[in-house]
Order: sequence, then C-alpha cells, then structure tokens
Amino acid sequence: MTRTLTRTPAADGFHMPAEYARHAGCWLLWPERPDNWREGARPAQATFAAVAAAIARFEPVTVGVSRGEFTAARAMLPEAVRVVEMAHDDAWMRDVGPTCVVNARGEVRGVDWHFNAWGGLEGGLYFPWDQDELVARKVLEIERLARYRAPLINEGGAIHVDGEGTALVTEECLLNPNRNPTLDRAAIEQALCAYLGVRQVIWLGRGVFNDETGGHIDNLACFARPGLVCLTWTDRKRDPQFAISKDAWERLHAARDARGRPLRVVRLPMPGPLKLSAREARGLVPREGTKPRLPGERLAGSYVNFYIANRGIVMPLLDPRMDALAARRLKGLFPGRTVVGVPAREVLLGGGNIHCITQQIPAGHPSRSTSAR
Ligand code: KQY
Repeated sequence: MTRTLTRTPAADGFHMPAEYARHAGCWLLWPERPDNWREGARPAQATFAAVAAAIARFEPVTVGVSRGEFTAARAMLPEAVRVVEMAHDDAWMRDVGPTCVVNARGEVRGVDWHFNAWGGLEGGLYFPWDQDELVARKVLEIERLARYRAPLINEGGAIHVDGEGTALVTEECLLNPNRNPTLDRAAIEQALCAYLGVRQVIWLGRGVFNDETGGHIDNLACFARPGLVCLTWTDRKRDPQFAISKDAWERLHAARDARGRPLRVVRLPMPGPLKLSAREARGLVPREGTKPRLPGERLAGSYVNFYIANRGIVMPLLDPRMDALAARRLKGLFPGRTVVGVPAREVLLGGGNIHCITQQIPAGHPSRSTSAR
C-alpha cells in the first residue's frame, strides 16, 4: 500500500512541476456514460483512442477502463497503451486523477484533492461521484507513489503552474461557493501554496464562456514556459468571450510571477463559436442527477485545452477555419515539440477537451518508486 502523508508537499520540499517538464507517462479514463457521451459513447471512445494513440507517440499511456468496457477498450486502443480496470463515474482524468509533485531529489508524490463533480449538489454536473473520488488514490497505488490528501475541493483543470513557483487560477472556479464555501481567497491561496509548492498565485476572472466546470483555467490560459502564457482569444467584440479574454489579458499584463518577472501573453484564436446540434443532443440519454444538454447551447471550445507531452503537443481540432492557425501558433510556442492535431469535437460535446481527459505523471528520478515507502 502506498503511504498517505500527514504534512503538506511544500512542508516536505515538494512542488508541482510544469506540464512541459519531462513525464514518466500519461493517464486517461475511458468514456462510457450515455447521458454525457452521445450514441452510447462510441464516437467519444474513438476520439479518446485517437488521443491516447497520439500521446503514446511521445510517452507511455495508461487508460483506466470499467469492467464492462475492458474488452472493447482493449480492442480500440493501440497495443502500446496499457489498459487497467478502474471504476469511475466519468472520464475526466485531469480532474479526478492525482496532481503530482516532485522534490529536488526527483522523488514524485501525488496530491489527491476532494472532488464534487464541479459543484456538488449546487450546480455540479452529475451525482453520484463516489467512484471518481477514488481514482487519484488508485492511480497512486498503481504508480507506487505516496499520497497527500488535500483538505479542499479542487480539480487538476482548475490549476496551471509554471514550475518555478507560480500558479494560474480563475476566481470563477476557485472562489465559487460550490467548491469550498468556508474558505476565502487568502485561505485558498494558502492551500494552493501548501499543496502545489507555489509562492505566487495569479488570479484571472472568469473562464471560457459557458464552461460547465465553472471556469477552469485549463480552457482559458496556460504557461508555455516560465514567463510566457498562452490565452484563448476572440476579436469578435460582441461575443461574451471578448470581455472575458480582455480582462484576463489585462490581469496577466499587470501580474508578476513568483520570480518577479512580467508575463508575455500570446493569443490563441478561438474556434467557432461552436454549438451543440439537435442531432448531437438527440444522441444523449437524459438521466436524473445529470445536467441536461440542450440543442443550440454554446460549447466551450478552446485550443488552449491541449496536452503537452514529452517532445509533443496534442491539440484538439475543432474548426476547419481555425485549426491550422492555432496549430501554427502552438508550433511557434513550443519549437522543440511536434504538434499533432486530433479531431476532438466529441470530447468537447462531453464538456471539456484533450487537456481535461489527460493527467501526466512527472518523470522525477529513476528511483522514484521507492518514495512511496
Ligand atoms: O475542464 C476540465 N478539466 C474537465 C471538463 C469536465 C466536463 C464534465 N462534463
């Protein structure tokens, strides 16, 4: 059994490395619930398999699959991808998986946040979520990594770090009373510093328009390297996203990172606007306890929701009019990596994108497996 530690990562000299630091591998979960994934999740499964295959070009991939879907998933996923049986409520490994931290010796440990399906009974997306709540712990067991149980509700998609002491978050999500109603901004910052090992928290306002997570940062902005932030952007002044991105742009320019540096911000154009079609909505099986999806609803599409793999970027393809431009921008932001696009509308229909369905395990040190003991 892996150890559950009683102190905090910061107190033990651990911090969350940036996604662009070297990975030991990447984890995903397999989509199946028919109230969130149309047509019995088959189209989404094909997309998840394509994402897993794209990431597997760069690093080892493991997919957690329920008992009933194991055979189908094994058949759809490339041989190089490890498939393990794992119960879950839905397939958002970014949010239900562990957030890993490392120390100066290269040891790796995991933070297991409390999870309430993005808002619990006050605006959360489904009930129950008890199996999701166990996923981080199971991943840490399989990876033989020691575990910190963080005393707050949080999701991996709600945080980005530069690996040098700075975290990027949104007020819409982290200060939402449906997450940690007893904690104010200062207490949340304190918890982030303790569990991510950061010294500076940069607060943006709202996340992408109509993002059902309550404004996750991973759809709005991320670090491309220390001092360089990539921000989703639209020039359409009447689009509700315009004011959101402009506010983020201004806050980012006013901010300093943990090392006192100003930030350079690169705009990543938005796809769309994209909407749920009547046909897509008809493919869902409504269920009590799950937030319904209505035809014509604006989808929170964003190219910022890409995954940084070892020597690769796996990005969502969402709009033929914008995909190539977004890919060029990402190529410019990550010159040492190969940009691979995967058609990802099916993931967007489920409420997130490629970043949301992935979770990296940092490489740390080769002897990391002993750190759990
Ligand atoms: O943004 C993410 N990290 C997850 C999206 C979850 C959507 C749930 N339907």
